[in-house]
Amino acid sequence: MLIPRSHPRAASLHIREKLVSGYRKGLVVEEGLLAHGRGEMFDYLVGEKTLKTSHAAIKAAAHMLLSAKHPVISVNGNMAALCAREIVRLAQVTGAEIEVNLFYASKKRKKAIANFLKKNGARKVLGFDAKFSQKIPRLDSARRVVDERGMFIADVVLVPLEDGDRTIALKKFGKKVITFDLNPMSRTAQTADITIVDNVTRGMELLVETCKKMKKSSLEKNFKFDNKKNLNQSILTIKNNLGRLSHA
Ligand code: PTJ
Repeated sequence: MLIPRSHPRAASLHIREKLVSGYRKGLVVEEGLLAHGRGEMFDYLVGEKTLKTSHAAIKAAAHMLLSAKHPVISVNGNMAALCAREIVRLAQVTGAEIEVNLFYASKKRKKAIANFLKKNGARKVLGFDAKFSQKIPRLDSARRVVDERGMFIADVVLVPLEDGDRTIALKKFGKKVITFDLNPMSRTAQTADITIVDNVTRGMELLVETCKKMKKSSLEKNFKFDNKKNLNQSILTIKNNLGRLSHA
């Protein structure tokens, strides 16, 4: 279906189409469509725009990625369908590895996602060669299987649209975790070191641009970021938006 740019919901309808197209290509699972619905609901509540607090989190994330020795971008089905090009650009600008890591794991889907990322410019994609498989302790889901050249040795991992268990397990395993989650109250959002409460389709673009501007060579030494405080501010914004709607 062709959606005119003037349509009041053009942006969110285009995002939906990208996800459905990813589903038809075998990148996204049915559950991923449901997860997107949860995201859409929170996107309404933040006003379908990047919050001031999210800009602050993006700056902190750029600083953490550029300071990392071995950063990794973890990619699931939804992320690949929505942000393939931005994932590749972010990997280029930060020197991060790209690793496919799925909750509903299958060899076929991992391969399809890796090929899709390669079509979008990725030179190397980790996470689907059993020869390099390692396990993250204290995690039951298929997401515990990681690549020994990637997530296993990473110091910083970007894990967008995540489930809480894995964020907790990664943290216990000594990793710094950055996440994108439109729900500032989710376990992932509350557990990560840096939570970007924004739609990945907006936030990833901004993260790439911020990393480009923030050069590796001239990083601020005493950069400070309080994730809890920032999250509380995001929750307050949602509360105020709801209040405004109920008084309208
Ligand atoms: O591809 P797989 O097999 O690894 O499966 C991935 C899914 C997405 C199905 C899995 O990770 C999942 O079930 O995720 P959850 O537990 O539903 O969590 C997704 C979180 O991401 C929720 O808090 C949503 O609000 C949020 N979310 C969904 N879409 C977006 C989003 N946040 C930012 N941008 C979005 N576009």
